[in-house]
Amino acid sequence: MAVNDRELMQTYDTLQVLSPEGKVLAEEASQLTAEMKRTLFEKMLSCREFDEKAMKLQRQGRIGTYASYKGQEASQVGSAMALEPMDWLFPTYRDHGAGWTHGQDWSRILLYWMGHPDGSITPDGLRIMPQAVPIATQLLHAVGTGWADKLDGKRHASIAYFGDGATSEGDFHEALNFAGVFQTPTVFFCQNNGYAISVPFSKQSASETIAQRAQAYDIKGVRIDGNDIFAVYLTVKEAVERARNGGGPTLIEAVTTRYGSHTTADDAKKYRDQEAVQASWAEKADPVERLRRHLLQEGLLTEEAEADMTEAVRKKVDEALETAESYPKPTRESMFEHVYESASWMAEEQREQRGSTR
Ligand SMILES: Cc1ncc(C[n+]2csc(CCOP(=O)(O)OP(=O)(O)O)c2C)c(N)n1
Repeated sequence: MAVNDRELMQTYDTLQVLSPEGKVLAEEASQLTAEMKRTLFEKMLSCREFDEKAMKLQRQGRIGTYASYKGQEASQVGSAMALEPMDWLFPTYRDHGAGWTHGQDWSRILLYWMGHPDGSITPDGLRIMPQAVPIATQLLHAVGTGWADKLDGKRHASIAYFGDGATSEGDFHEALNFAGVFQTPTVFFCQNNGYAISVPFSKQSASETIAQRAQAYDIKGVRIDGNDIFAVYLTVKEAVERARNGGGPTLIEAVTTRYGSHTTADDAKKYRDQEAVQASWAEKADPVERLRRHLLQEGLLTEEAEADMTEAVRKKVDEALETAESYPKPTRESMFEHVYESASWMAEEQREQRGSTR
């Protein structure tokens, strides 16, 4: 079958459960209770609050470079909410909303961006891996933990987060191939925001979608609206349950748009057409606003309740900042620690060249 065959492409049409206007479009939404919907909303509010705060802290010089996820809250919260506590989570440098939803502290995430090694410590008992900066490497690790669990007869899933750019790396293809052959309990969760720094997806790949690449490895591929938290939650839930029950891996492409630049060290205005970005937002609707509309229409949220929620999440983020800022500044020496069990000769040489200044 030719790859561009229309029938095949329809398999990868973008699933939407909640319309940009906040209307339910699919029967499956009935699985979500009112309480669950309010929880999803509160978590997205918290993620938005954290991200906006972190951007301000960077501008004030209180944290280093920062990678914002604003606009991707539905993808991150919806996917992490679908996990069980003992599932493994492999984030990138941008998936703070997912890590926090799965149990990481905001204070640790701030510490990471302050350059503190304690920023990569996960609360006891949780399997949240340190943020992966080398693109796509974490996909192989997620396949590895899944395979180990499978061999041990444990029923856990592993989810790996990555962007569209990561799908051009060899590691992506190796991970999908291995996962397909060994039927590992892995969920590959791609947030496709259309850009890998300045490279648009059209210049990156000839495939129309990322989800269709699952076909090559004979695994399930699904394309969803990544700004629709119901579609994200329900799709990931199904994928982790399939993984847990021996049904093998899934590749999920969550199509989304990020408001900001790649990081605070980048200026997207130089390469992203601002009008197209605005149009895309108008069409897709902000993920927080979309769920807000739904809750208001269904009588599940009042303006007073929202104001209380906003105040509560703000307080939590402020407390996390206080905790992070109470830590002593990291020493330069800490750069050489926690990478290998014993230092490599290259690290030793660099440590010596550095001298003894803090
Ligand atoms: C192996 C590797 N090559 C290059 C880089 C430099 N780099 C950092 S982020 C990035 C783009 C990643 O884009 P994408 O995967 O779409 O994720 P996004 O940042 O958009 O969430 C690149 C090329 C890197 N970190 N690792």
